[in-house]
Amino acid sequence: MKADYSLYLVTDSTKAILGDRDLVAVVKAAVEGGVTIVQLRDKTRETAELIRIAKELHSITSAHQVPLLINDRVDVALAAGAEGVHIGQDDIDIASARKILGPDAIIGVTTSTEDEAIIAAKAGADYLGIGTVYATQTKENTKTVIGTSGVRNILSSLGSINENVKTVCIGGIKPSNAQRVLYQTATASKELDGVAIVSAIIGAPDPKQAAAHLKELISHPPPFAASASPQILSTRDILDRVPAIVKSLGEAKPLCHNMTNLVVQNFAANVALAIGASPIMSNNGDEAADLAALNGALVINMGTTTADIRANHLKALSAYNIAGGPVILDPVGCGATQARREGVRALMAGGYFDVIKGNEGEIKTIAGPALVKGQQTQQRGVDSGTSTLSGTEKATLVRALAAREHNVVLMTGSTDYLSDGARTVAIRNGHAILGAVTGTGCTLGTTIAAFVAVHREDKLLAALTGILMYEIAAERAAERDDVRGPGTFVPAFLDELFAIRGEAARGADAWVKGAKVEVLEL
Ligand code: 3NM
Repeated sequence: MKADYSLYLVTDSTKAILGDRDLVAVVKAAVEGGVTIVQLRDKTRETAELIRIAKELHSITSAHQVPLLINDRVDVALAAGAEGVHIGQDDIDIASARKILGPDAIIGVTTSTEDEAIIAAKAGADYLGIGTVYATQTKENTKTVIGTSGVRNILSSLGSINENVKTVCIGGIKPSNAQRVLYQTATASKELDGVAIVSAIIGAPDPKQAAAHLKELISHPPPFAASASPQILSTRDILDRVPAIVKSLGEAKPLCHNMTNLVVQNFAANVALAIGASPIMSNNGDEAADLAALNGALVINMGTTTADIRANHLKALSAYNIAGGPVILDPVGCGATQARREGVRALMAGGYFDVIKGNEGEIKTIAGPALVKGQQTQQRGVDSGTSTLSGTEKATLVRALAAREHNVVLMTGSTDYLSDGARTVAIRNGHAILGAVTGTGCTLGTTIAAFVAVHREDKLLAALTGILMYEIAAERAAERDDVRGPGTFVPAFLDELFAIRGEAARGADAWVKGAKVEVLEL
């Protein structure tokens, strides 16, 4: 039987998940709903009982051409005539299982590291169950939570060896993240063949409907997916296209939803107004679904965050992800304290960010040790701290993080680096006086959000447009005779943002000639 791994159901008969329901009835409903492969996983039942259940399940699955696999128990698989087994790292070895079950049996193996995956693939596993993706109550003693980045690393390792092994990922997969997991791992050199799920189907009130819903979700890209592969940009293209995007923002007046810190509320709202967006400063997660329906973008800024605020951020993130509205993460000071490091991990696990914008210290924290080899990621306060990376290292890190997250990443600094994983640019605009005014980093996040709202088809170009408008306005303001320091700079800066917006509306594009953008070949 040829296996389709796309929606892989793993059973669980515990009270916490199955409840008082009959497992066979639940699996029948799930198969009718569209699961494509089933694994019977039961760590406690006696052998005879397990064989009886396996036979009952097999009569259902085989009627739908759905393979049935048995967790760990080669004997039960043989007795029930199941199509194969799924084995853990501490169970029977692949060669022995193959010898007993024969060449046509499906043999899958649990793997949580690149080494385990390569060993299992070379030993002849038909597929790998890669996990644990997200924390789950379902399996005790899961070794490590590896996130989508861990899954992607394993897929990339597998892509580098010549084995035709299939892959599914497992752990905490549910309707709210299934599409994102597939999307964020799709930039690896090997793609997932499916998602493996326990509680989101077995524990669902209506397992048939839950399976059908998941099947529908995984057969489409998520609402926030980039619509097409953007073209490579030349500096000339950029300068030609930026003014029209500034003009379109003024015409569209997109909603710019800020969940930002206590320090910058007023300044961020004024910057949004000056560029032509419509700001709303709402930290209430309960109203995010209504706001997400208004076709704008959301900035999540964790500058003065707490557990309560984070819960609101996660609600809003989910609402915008469902609506396909762009979300910008400004992970202010995310490497400074343990609470912030945990906070940013929870946000990254909780949803998709179209753009991540941070200083060198923040971007290093998010990238983590796998991408920032041998570098200290402890931050002092919300400042970036001393730079330890060369320009090329910054550009390479930004590109690698964007490829890993399948989004756009900006590292700010005297030179800004911006990448979508395929295209990377350096921007050398801005002015040192921005560093003397609080919130100028945060309000750049607000600006980028507004631009991504109106130019979703190319989020990198949208972010770049926001950066150029913002930084050229800062240069113009700083050079004015009436600006004598940070106090007089702020109103002049708002005026220059407003002026550029007016120039773009009139088609007066000379302002963009000040852009210092370099498209990098890495
Ligand atoms: N294996 P749920 S996690 C059976 O990491 C299993 O190998 C895992 O359950 C692994 O879909 C897991 O309810 C349980 O989160 C997954």
